[in-house]
Amino acid sequence: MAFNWFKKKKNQPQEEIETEEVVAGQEDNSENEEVDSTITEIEKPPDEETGDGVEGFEEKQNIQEVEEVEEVEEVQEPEKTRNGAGFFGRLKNGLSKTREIFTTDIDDLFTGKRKLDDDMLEELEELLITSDIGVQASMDILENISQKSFKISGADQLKEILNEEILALFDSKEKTAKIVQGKPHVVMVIGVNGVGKTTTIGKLAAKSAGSGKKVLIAAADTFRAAAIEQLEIWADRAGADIIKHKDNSDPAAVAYDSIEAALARDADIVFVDTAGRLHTKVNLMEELKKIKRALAKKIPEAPHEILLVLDATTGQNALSQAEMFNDSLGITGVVITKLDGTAKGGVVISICSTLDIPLLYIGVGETIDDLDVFNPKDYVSALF
Ligand SMILES: Nc1nc2c(ncn2[C@@H]2O[C@H](COP(=O)(O)OP(=O)(O)O)[C@@H](O)[C@H]2O)c(=O)[nH]1
Ligand SMILES: [Mg+2]
Repeated sequence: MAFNWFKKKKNQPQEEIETEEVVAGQEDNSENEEVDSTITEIEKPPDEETGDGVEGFEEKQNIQEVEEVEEVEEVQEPEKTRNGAGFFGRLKNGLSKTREIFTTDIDDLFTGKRKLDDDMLEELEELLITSDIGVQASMDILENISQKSFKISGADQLKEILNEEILALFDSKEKTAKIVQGKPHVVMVIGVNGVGKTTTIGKLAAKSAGSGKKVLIAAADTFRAAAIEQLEIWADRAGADIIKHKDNSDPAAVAYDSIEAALARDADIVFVDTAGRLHTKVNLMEELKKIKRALAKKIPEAPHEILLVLDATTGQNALSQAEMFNDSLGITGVVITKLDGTAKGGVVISICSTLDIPLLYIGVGETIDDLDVFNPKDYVSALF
């Protein structure tokens, strides 16, 4: 049976691709003002405009802390087994909306049909795009599926082949982080407002402290007092030291002090929290570059890592953010947060197949254990 789907697609102008390029292009070329306005558009700060959310956040933290105290008797054991399979269970839970697309919706494609035809390939393409897998990745996958279509005579076979194709896409793009280690090892964490930088630092700090490292956190998001307080709560929870100045002080000075303190205290690792938005007059990228330079004053190789945090729920926007930050600062690794509860979990595939930067960690919730190293096999298993 001949398939026209791919031929048809190839000859069609790729509207979606063009739109994406225009967006990314705008940001690439944009000077200060435009970058800031893009950021303002992307971000939906849960906690900044009114301060309400901040109180909510703190209240939530307090409640969690109280709960933790009350649960002391049962400690960690129930936490570890809550979903039956630790982090994978959480990932699977978190991706349930995305999984519906890859399971129920694919089953529905075959209602009343047994063979994969052009119409079904069109529908499959729509499904993949709905999951935010991206236009290019879905084209690549569909081209291969249309070539294997003679093997496909039911939803299960399609899912199996889709599973293989997604894994192959990860394999072909496998990147390993070329990271120079140092002591103290300095990790600068960047990203637009609300993506989960501070939360991710808390989770990473807890992991490092848990493995016996002496951890120091730098509160270089000095934009608002609540950001520093939020980081203090996390530092406390993780068992890490914190270096902070007053709010609205110079973030580069905090960064510099944190390195001095880390050297003096013989810390193993420093996590530097940064702002995702500043007063409109101040350019975020320039401010981040200043922080980066301040970190290098005492340790020329620092920061050894620059982690970009992306919020999965922003879908394809996350890709433009990655290009923007990478152009200005050079990123060594990506963290994708909020994979829990979104139907846009396919963005992981999109990011891995588009960016030349490794995806290092994924976040699936707001608590300290809800972050782990990204494992493509687990991710794909959780999708089906
Ligand atoms: N559901 C969910 N929420 C998250 C995750 N990571 C962070 N958050 C929440 O996102 C909000 C913003 O996080 P925050 O760390 O303050 O972002 P920042 O502005 O980049 O520092 C907070 O309410 C976090 O609890 C995640 O993996 N899943
Ligand atoms: Mg923050």
